[in-house]
Amino acid sequence: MATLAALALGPAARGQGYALWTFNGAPASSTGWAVAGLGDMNADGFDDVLVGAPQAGQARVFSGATGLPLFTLTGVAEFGVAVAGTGDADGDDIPDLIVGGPGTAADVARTFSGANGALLFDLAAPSGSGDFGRSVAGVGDVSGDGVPDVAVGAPRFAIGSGPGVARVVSPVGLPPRTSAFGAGCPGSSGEVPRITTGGGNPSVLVGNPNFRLVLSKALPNTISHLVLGVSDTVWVATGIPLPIDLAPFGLPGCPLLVSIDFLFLDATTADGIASVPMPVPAVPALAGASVYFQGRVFDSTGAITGGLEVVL
Ligand SMILES: [Ca+2]
Ligand SMILES: [Ca+2]
Ligand SMILES: [Ca+2]
Repeated sequence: MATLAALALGPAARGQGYALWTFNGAPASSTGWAVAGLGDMNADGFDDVLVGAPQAGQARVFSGATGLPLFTLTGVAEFGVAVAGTGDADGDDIPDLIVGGPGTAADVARTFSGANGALLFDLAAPSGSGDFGRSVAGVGDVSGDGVPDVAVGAPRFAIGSGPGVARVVSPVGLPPRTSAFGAGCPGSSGEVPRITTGGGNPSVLVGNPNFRLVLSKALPNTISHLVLGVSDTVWVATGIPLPIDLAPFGLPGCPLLVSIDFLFLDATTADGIASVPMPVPAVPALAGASVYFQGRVFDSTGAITGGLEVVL
C-alpha cells in the first residue's frame, strides 16, 4: 500500500538533475569529499559553494555566479575532509566558514573569513582527542549572543576506538588571562551590550594578527565606541579616579570603568555586532601587562558594556 507521502509526490524521478557547475579537482586531490553551501561570499547576489579536497589539504570557495574559484584555503593532513558555512562570525555581514583538518597529532578545525579567507579562529582540539575536525557544522547562535556558533566532531576521542565526542563551540568568548569586571548599562532592548574577544589568545609572546574585540547584544546599525585604556583605576589623561559616573555625558548611573587612552569607532551590523580588529604585536617585553576595554553603543539609553581586562 502506498504511503501518503508517495501519493502526494508521485513516483520518485531519477536522473542527473540539471548541472549548474562542475568543479573538477586536481589529480589525487579527492575534490568533492565534502561540500557545503555558504551564502554569498563576494556580495554579487549569487550564493557560493565550498568544496573540500582533503587529499590535497585544501578547501576551495567557488563562485556561484561564474563557477570559478574565489579563494583556496590550505592546511595539512586531511584538511578539507569536512567543510561548512557558519553564518557571519566576525560581524562584517559576509558569511564565514569552517574547515576540519583531522589526521595528525595536532587535529584542527578552523574558521575563516568569507570576505578574504583570513583565519578567524583556530579551534584547538580538546586534550586527548582523536580525529578532531572529522566533522564540522554551523549550528546557528546556540549561545544567544548574536554570533553564530559551530560544532566539531572528534569520533575517536581516545586513542583507538574511543567513545567519540562532539563539541559546540563559540568563536568568541574570553580566552585565558582575560576577565570581565564592573557592570554596564542596558540599551533600549533592555540588555546590557556584551564585550568579548575573538581570534584566539592575545599573546604578545608570539603575536596574534587575528585578535579582535567583539561587542554584541547591541542596537543594530548604529555607531559604537571601543575604549582601550592602560588603567582601570585612574583616567590617565585627567588624573580622575575610576570608575566615573557618566551622568555629565548623558548616561546617568553608567560607569566609565577604563582610562580613555585610545578610542576606536565602529558600526554595528544588522545583528547588533561590532567586531573591532585589535592585532596583537609580538612584543615579549609587554608580557604580563594589562590593557582594559569598554564599549559604548549609541542607543537611546545608556548602552555601555562592562569592563574587560586582558593580560598580555
Ligand atoms: Ca557570490
Ligand atoms: Ca564574516
Ligand atoms: Ca553564539
